[in-house]
Amino acid sequence: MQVNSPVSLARLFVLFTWWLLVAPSSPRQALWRRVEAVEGGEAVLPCRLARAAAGDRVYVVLWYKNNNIDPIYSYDNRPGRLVGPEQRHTLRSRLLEGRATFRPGQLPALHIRPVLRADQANYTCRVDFRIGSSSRRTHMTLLVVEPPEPPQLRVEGEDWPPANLLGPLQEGGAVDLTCTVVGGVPPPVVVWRRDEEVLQVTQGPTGDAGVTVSRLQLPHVTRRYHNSRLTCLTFNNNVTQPLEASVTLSMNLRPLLTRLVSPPASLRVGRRYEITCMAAGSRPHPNVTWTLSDGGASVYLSAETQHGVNMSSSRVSLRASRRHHGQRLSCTALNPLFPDHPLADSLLLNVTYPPVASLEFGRGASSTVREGEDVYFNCHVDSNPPVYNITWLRRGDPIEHSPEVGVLVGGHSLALRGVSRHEAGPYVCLASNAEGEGASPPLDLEVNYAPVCVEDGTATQVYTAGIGQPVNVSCQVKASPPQVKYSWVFNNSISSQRLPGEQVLSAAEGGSAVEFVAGSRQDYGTLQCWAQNTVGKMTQPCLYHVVPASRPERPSACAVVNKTYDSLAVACEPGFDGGLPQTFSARVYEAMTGRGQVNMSGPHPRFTLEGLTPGLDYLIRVSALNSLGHSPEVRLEAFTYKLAANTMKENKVEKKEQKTDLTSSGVTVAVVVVVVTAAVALMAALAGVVVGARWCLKGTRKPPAPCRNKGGYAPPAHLGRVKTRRR
Ligand SMILES: *[C@@H]1O[C@H](CO)[C@@H](O)[C@H](O)[C@H]1NC(C)=O
Ligand SMILES: *[C@@H]1O[C@H](CO)[C@@H](O)[C@H](O)[C@H]1NC(C)=O
Ligand SMILES: *[C@@H]1O[C@H](CO)[C@@H](O)[C@H](O)[C@H]1NC(C)=O
Ligand SMILES: *[C@@H]1O[C@H](CO)[C@@H](O)[C@H](O)[C@H]1NC(C)=O
Ligand SMILES: *[C@@H]1O[C@H](CO)[C@@H](O)[C@H](O)[C@H]1NC(C)=O
Ligand SMILES: *[C@@H]1O[C@H](CO)[C@@H](O)[C@H](O)[C@H]1NC(C)=O
Ligand SMILES: *[C@@H]1O[C@H](CO)[C@@H](O)[C@H](O)[C@H]1NC(C)=O
Ligand SMILES: *[C@@H]1O[C@H](CO)[C@@H](O)[C@H](O)[C@H]1NC(C)=O
Ligand SMILES: *[C@@H]1O[C@H](CO)[C@@H](O)[C@H](O)[C@H]1NC(C)=O
Ligand SMILES: CC(=O)N[C@H]1CO[C@H](CO)[C@@H](O)[C@@H]1O
Repeated sequence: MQVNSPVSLARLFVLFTWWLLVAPSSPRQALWRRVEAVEGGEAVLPCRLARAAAGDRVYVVLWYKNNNIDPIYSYDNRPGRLVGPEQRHTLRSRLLEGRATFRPGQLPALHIRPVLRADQANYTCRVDFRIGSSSRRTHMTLLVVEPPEPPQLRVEGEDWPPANLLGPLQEGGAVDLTCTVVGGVPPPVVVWRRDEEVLQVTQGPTGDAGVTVSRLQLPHVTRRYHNSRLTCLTFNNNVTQPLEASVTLSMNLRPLLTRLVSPPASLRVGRRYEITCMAAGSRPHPNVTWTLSDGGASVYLSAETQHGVNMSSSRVSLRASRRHHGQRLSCTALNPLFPDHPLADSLLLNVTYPPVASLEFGRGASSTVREGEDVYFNCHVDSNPPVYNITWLRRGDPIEHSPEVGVLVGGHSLALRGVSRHEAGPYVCLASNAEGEGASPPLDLEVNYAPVCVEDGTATQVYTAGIGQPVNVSCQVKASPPQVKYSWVFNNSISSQRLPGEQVLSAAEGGSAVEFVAGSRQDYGTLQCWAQNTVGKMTQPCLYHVVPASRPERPSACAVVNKTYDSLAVACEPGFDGGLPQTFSARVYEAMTGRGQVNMSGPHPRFTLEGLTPGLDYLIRVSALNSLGHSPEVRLEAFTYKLAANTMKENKVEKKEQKTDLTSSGVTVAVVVVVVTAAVALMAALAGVVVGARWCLKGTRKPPAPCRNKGGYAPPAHLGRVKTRRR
C-alpha cells in the first residue's frame, strides 16, 4: 500500500477487499500461510524454530517444495557433526541454485532472491528437534506476483494531457473517466478515489490480454469536486506500492449565495444610500446586476463590483426619491456559464418623504360660490409614513373647527356652511408626518355677494353745499363680481325721486357720482346710492346727507409758537370750513395804540408776522373766511423781545407790561399805583392771572376759546421772561 498516505478508512477498505479477493485460493488458511513476493524481488519464507521445552534444540531444518519427497534445502544444526557453518546448508534444488539461503536467527526464514515465477509453489519447512520424535512443519504458499504497469487515465476516450488538470467542468455535469492498467499477475485491483474517499473498486482483468479497465462515471458533478483530485490507484500485492494516476478537477460553479448587506429598513427621500451586495461561490466571477422594478419594467442601475476569490462585492449608490417607494431593488449574481441559474436577493424600498398635499373642492363645489352657500374642500395627501395631522389655513391664518359658525374641520376635509364674503381667499391644507410637513398649493375661493357700501354702511356721510353751489357726491361699493349698476334716489321731507341719468357721473374705480345742486333751502336732503350686480341688489343703500353750507368755524388751538425782536409766529388748527373752501387771515394791532400793523392771509392758519417793533405788546386776531363770510375772531396777545440794550431794565419793563395790561383793560392809574406799591413781589403772579381772566371776560363775550389759547401759551422757559414773576 501507499506508505506515505495516512492510515484511513479507505486503506483498510482496500486491504479488506484485497483479502476477500485473494482468500478463496487458500481455504485452509490455518495451515497454509500465504507469502507474497514480487517477481525479481525477494521471497521470504518464514519457518518457526522455537520450541516450548527447555534444553531442546533444533537439529535439522528441511525445505520441501510442493509434495516432493526430496527436500530442496537442508540445514544441519546437529552439534559436532560438521566443521564450518556453511557446510551445514545444503541446497539440493538446481532451480534455486545461487538464489536460496536459509537464515536462522531471530526471524528464521528461507530467502529466495531474485524470485522467479517458477518459484510460485507450496513450500513446507520441516524442523526436527533433539528431543522428541515428531518434527514440526510450517506450510506456506508462495505467490510470485508481477506488478501491473502504471495506470493510464483517459477522459471520454482521450488521453489526458500531462498537466493532470481536468476542466473546467460544469457544475452538475457528467464526467466519464477511464483508467487502464496493463499487465499484472495476479490481475490488479483498480481503485478510484476522490482525495481520500474511495469511490469505486474494480478487480481486473476486464479487457483482453491482461488489460484492466476501470470506468468512473459521475453523472452529476457537485461543487465539492472543485479542486479535488481524482485518483486511479492500482495494485496486485501488498509488497510494492500501488501505482496511481490522478487528475485535478476545476469547475465552473454557480453562485451559491447572494445577500444584500444590512439593507436599510427605510430610506429618506433625497438622501443618497450605498447598498452593498455580496455574491459568493461563483466560478468564474459572476456578473452582478442591479435592477429597480415596480412590478413591470425593470431599470438597470450602474454599480461598482469587486471580485475576490469566491466572493464578489457590488455596491450601488441610490438617491432615494419618491418614485422609488414600493419598488423592488434586486441584486442578481449570474455566472454567464449558467445563464439559467441567476441568484438574487432583493429589497422592497420604503422611501419616507414629507407629505405632498393638493387641495380641491369637494362634492361638486366650484371655486365661485354665492354668499350663504356651502363649500367643501378635500385635501389629498401623498406621504410616507402616513400623516398624523392636517391643518387648514385661510389667507395664511389657521382655521379652527367651530361648528357654531359653520366651520367643520374633519381630517382630510373642510366644510364651510353658509359661507360669508369674509371667508373668500386662498385656502391651503398643511399635512404633517414624521418626515416634515407639506402645504398644498393655494386654492382660491371666490364668494360672490351683492354690493355693500365701502364706508361700513352705518356711518352716513355729510356733504355741505351752498345754494346754487354744485357738489359732487360719490358712492363706492364693494361687490363680487365687481361689475355693478348704480342708481341714485334723492329724498327729503317733501319728495323722493330717482335722479335722472344726466346727473349721474361715472367715477373712478368703478364708483358712481352725482353732481348735486341745491336750488333753494328745500332742495337739501338725502342721496341714496343703490348698486346691483348679478348676485342681487344691495339691502341697504349708501346714504349721503347734503346740508346747507355756512360760514367757517373759528380756528382752534391758536398759539404763538415763536417770537423774535421783530416777528411773531402764530399757528392754529383749522376749524370746520362750513362746507366751502376757506382761507385764513391774521391782523396785528399795537396793543397800546390799537394801530393796525400787519395784515396776512393764506390757505393755512400759520403766519409769521414780521416787521414788528421790538419790545412792544401786540394783539393778534385770527379768523377764517369762506364765500359765506368770516368766522369769529381768535384773539391773541403777544410781545416782541426787547433789544439787548433794554435788558438791564428788565424788572421795570416787567412792571410796565403789567401796567400796560391794566391800562389796556381800562382800569384807572390809581389802581395801578396801589397794586405796584402794595405787593410787588408777592402779588405779581396773582395779579397777572386775575387781570388776564378779567381781560378775557371783557374782551370776548361769547367764546372762551381765545382764553384757553392764551392760557395755552407759555413763553419758552429758557428765554427767562417769566422768571421775574417769581420775585
Ligand atoms: C498447494 O496446496 C493447495 C492446497 O493445500 C493446493 O490446492 C494447490 O494445488 C497446491 N499447489 C501446488 C503448486 O501444488
Ligand atoms: C416605512 O418606514 C417607516 C419609517 O421607518 C415606517 O413607519 C413604515 O411602517 C414603513 N412602511 C412599510 C410599508 O414598511
Ligand atoms: C469562499 O472561499 C473560502 C476559501 O477560499 C471558503 O472558506 C469559503 O467557504 C468560500 N465561501 C463560499 C460561500 O463558498
Ligand atoms: C458579463 O459581464 C461582462 C463584462 O462585464 C460582459 O461582457 C458580459 O456580456 C456579461 N454577460 C452577461 C451574460 O451579462
Ligand atoms: C396639528 O397641527 C396644529 C398646527 O400645527 C397643532 O396646533 C396641533 O396640535 C396638531 N395636532 C396634533 C394632533 O398634532
Ligand atoms: C364734479 O365732477 C365733474 C366730473 O368729474 C367735474 O366736471 C365737476 O367739475 C365736478 N364738480 C365739483 C364741484 O367738483
Ligand atoms: C330719505 O330716506 C331715508 C331712507 O328711506 C331716510 O332714512 C331718510 O330719513 C330720508 N331723508 C329725509 C330727509 O327724509
Ligand atoms: C423762530 O424764528 C426765527 C426767525 O424767523 C427762526 O430762526 C427760528 O428757527 C424760529 N424758531 C422756531 C422754533 O421755529
Ligand atoms: C388790515 O385790514 C383791515 C381790515 O380789512 C384794515 O382796516 C386795515 O387798514 C389793514 N391794515 C393794513 C396795515 O393793511
Ligand atoms: C506486509 C503485509 O501486509 N503483508 C501481508 C500481505 O498479504 C498476506 C496475505 O494476505 C499477509 O499474510 C501478509 O501479512
